[in-house]
Amino acid sequence: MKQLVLVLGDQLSTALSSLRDADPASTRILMAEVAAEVEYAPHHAKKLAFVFSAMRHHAAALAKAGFAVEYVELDDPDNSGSLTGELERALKRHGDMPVRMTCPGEWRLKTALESWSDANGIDFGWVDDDRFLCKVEDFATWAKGRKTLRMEHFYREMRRRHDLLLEDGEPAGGRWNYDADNREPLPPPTARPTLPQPMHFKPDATTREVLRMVRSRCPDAFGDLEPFWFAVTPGNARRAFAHFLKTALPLFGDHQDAMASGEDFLYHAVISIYLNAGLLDPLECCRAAEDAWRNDAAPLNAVEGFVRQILGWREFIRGIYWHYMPDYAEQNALEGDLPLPGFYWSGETGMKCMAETIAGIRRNAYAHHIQRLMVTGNFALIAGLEPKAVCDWYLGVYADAYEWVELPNTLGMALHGDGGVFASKPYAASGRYIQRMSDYCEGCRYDPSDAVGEHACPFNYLYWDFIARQRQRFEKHPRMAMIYRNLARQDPQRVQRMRELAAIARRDLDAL
Ligand code: FAD
Ligand code: DLZ
Ligand code: SF4
Repeated sequence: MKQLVLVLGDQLSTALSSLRDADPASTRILMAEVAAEVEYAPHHAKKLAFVFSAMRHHAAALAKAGFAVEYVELDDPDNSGSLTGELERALKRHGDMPVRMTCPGEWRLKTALESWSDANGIDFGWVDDDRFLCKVEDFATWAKGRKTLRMEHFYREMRRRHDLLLEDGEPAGGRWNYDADNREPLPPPTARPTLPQPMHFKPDATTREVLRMVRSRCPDAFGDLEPFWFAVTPGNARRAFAHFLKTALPLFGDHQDAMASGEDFLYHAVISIYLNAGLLDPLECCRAAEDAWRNDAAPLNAVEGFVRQILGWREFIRGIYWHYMPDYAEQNALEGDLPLPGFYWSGETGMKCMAETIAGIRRNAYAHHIQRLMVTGNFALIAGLEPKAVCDWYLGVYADAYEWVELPNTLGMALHGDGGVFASKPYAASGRYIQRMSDYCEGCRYDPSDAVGEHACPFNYLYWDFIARQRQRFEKHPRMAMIYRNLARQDPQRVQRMRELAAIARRDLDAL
């Protein structure tokens, strides 16, 4: 029987479930670059180029494997502008046939496709996306009846289920989690070795054509389109990952929470872009890291930290998304209501930590985890920005952003907007934290040890204002009791001054 299989821009895996057993002789594949997917978020120019170039390379590989592939380019004059429109056109061209696809990663698209197929009486079927290591139903079973959902408990089960970093059924080295060993700031530039850099790839003819198209079709897209250096094929993504294993994994653990001026990547893997699009396989990455430890090429704290991010956090976050959507996206537990300041786009602010982080995002469509959580995320949390605006920004500016992973990280982890579904307390921090974990404060217009003076660091007074503002919600929280005792011990005039400074700042955040 003939079938039409739609393959999305983040379904570029060679072993995609919808195609695994498909007979090339009876399967027509549709891939389409469409305006609706370009416009649903303010995508970074590099993200657009990455998605389209990787899609075009994948289409060529599928055609080489014998499939009939229909590829619709963004500037095709007949392009309808939406995926459902392209499905309709394909069915008109080839006559009715069943449509199959691997389940999309976003609720938005899943419901749009369901409504379209119901309304048009299309024989339409989903195939489970088994590129993840925990099925949506298995997460639901795990979550059922638990009072609190904690990544650490989930992660231990996943380690056992996938037999990763175990010795005789017990955690390698005797501990499940080496997070406490992963919080070293970076030594100053004079005392540290040259930092590794992610592998860069020269654009080939396909990528150059995509760059031309993005330049002309999306001239207002955020961020720097060039230099474009991402891998756009599974082969090059694997090379980039092997380069990480060799050059950065050994120190990944120690400096996981560090930040440094002018250093966009530190010891991070820079593979989420590839994992989320399907160019890398998560289990293969975990096993390769485990092998590095077993072969004495990387220490356990680094390898465990890395495996925890992928097997633990990545899977857990996806579980949370599907477990709580669609209501999850509407949550605003802390009632943030301020619009996103313009400097989230321009990077033009006197706060050096924010300026450095945003400049890196503009360059690379990337920031590492601590920048996302403790700089731009922390600022949005303590300033009380509106979650929807913040989530839209996160969904657009990162090349690895798709809602299933962006939303729980931003709304849940960074903004505590879900009221603490999986984070026991908000990740709010003052300038002192940023000063401890980075060198950003050196040469900043503001002073991280001042909360009330002329050069007071905005993170300090916004932090204490946040704590005071959210007193009702958090005062009784056992893990925040010390913070409230600390607030009570401070001179009331000082607290009042911090709150005045916060009120002034919150009226015009762009003045910071
Ligand atoms: P590394 O630090 O080298 O970690 C290795 C891998 O672990 C990553 O590639 C990623 O696949 C996985 N991982 C680590 N932490 C997480 C996490 N919290 N959630 C899911 N996977 C994780 N990640 C995305 O892939 N897309 C997003 O849109 C995204 N948005 C985020 C928004 C906020 C506010 C925060 C705090 C985090 C977000 N993350 C997101 C998680 C994390 O910051 C990125 O996965 C990571 O920075 C990617 O860089 P890397 O490949 O160098 O990661
Ligand atoms: C991110 C993205 C963009 C920018 N463009 C397309 C596109 O034109 N066609 C397509 O199939 N996929 C695109 N994607 C990826 C989708 O947005 C992604 O597949 C869904 O959000 C589901 O996760
Ligand atoms: Fe950021 Fe404050 Fe440090 Fe400036 S002083 S870099 S604003 S934390």
